[in-house]
Amino acid sequence: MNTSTRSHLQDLAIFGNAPAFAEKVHVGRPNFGNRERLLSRINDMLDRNWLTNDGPYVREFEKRLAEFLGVRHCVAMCNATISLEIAIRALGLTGEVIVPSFTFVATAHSLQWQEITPVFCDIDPKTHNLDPLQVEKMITPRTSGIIGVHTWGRACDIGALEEIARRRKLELMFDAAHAFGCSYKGKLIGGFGRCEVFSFHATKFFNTFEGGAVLTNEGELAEKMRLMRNFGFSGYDNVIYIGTNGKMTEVCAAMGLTSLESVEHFVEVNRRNHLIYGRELEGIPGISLMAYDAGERANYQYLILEINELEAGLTRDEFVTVLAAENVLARRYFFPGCHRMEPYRSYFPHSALMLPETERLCRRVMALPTGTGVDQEAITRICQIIATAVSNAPAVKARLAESSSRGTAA
Ligand code: T4K
Repeated sequence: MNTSTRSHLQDLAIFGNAPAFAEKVHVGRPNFGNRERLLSRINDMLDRNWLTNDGPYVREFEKRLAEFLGVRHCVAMCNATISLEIAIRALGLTGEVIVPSFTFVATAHSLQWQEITPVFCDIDPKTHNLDPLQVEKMITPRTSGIIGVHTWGRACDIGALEEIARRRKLELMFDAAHAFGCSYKGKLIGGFGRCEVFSFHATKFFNTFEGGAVLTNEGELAEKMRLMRNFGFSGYDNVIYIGTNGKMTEVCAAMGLTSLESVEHFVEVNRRNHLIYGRELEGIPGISLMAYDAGERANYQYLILEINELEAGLTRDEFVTVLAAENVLARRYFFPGCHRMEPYRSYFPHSALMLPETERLCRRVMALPTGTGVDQEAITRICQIIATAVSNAPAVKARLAESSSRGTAA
């Protein structure tokens, strides 16, 4: 039997067929630049015997990033979570800070870690980003700032958030973890608000193994963050701020410099994959592929589907199970929402009432594999699984219910 065809109900792995993919297909498989260039950089690093602490690769990486993004200062760090923590502290945020709940939990944790309360605000269901009208409602006398998240790389309504921040005298910064290479009104993200934070984690389309950076046009702020990432040292023996260890290593910067040389290629592959998914999924009831604004630059790194259960006949979770049986590990980012994770669930047990759109989206969204590890044939096969499941939704649903009542994975 040809295990790769999934056009009939009985072809599906939940009915006992072999999985469509022999190996697991992941969301977030890393992209690599030129291996020889990376290894030669690592060799040079070893010859130099300089491994971390503001080394030459980190400096070069910061310079290249700032140039690429058109922002004055770049402070590279060990990851985006520490970058967020340092930026939050350097801006002097206190009390309460407004953030979306529909984000990776690091956005909220970077506040709570320093005993600042993340106040979860609802999103606009069309953009998946902070809804400025709701932001306004969440402001209290304790609010010191707003952190917008450019979810999936699609920019927040920056103009509206800037206007609120100005009028209500709040600090504004952005978690741009997803948004490297994306634009807002034609300008690359990186220079908006007081500062913006990027993630270069292995699962990001542009990675430094682990890594992050804060970009800002403010020299004093950049300098403060530079010291804070190195325990607050200003020269030997002289500590002038509370600080932490947020330094990027040389090997990470070497990876970053190498990734940067291929970044346009990674975007092109993601864009091509997005087009293929769009074509293959077209017309399947209840399945919508999240679009990127054709008038802006995008990195297309997240392949996001929204499932309308009534039209598709299956829930998002049922699709995740069907795909997992085929070795396709779709992800439920950012289920169940930060407000339903600890410690926030205990601190604010009723916050779901204020977050109807977040709640709805958390039940509907599914991320599918893309990036350089996924080719046209794999995408066609993944989409065929989805199409076959939808056209046979009642039987699929019954099969999944039967497996779950038997306590077996479908
Ligand atoms: N703000 C936002 C909005 C974020 O999305 C994130 C991170 C942050 C802040 C914080 O950034 P960092 O501090 O991480 O720089 C992943 C990533 O760990 C996380 O960086 C990312 N967002 C989030 C959206 O996704 P998980 O728990 O889903 O990742 P994980 O480890 O399950 O990896 C996903 C898949 O990727 C795996 O199934 C296998 C594959 N994989 C992963 C790694 C690490 C590989 O094939 N190779 C690898 O080396 O969180």
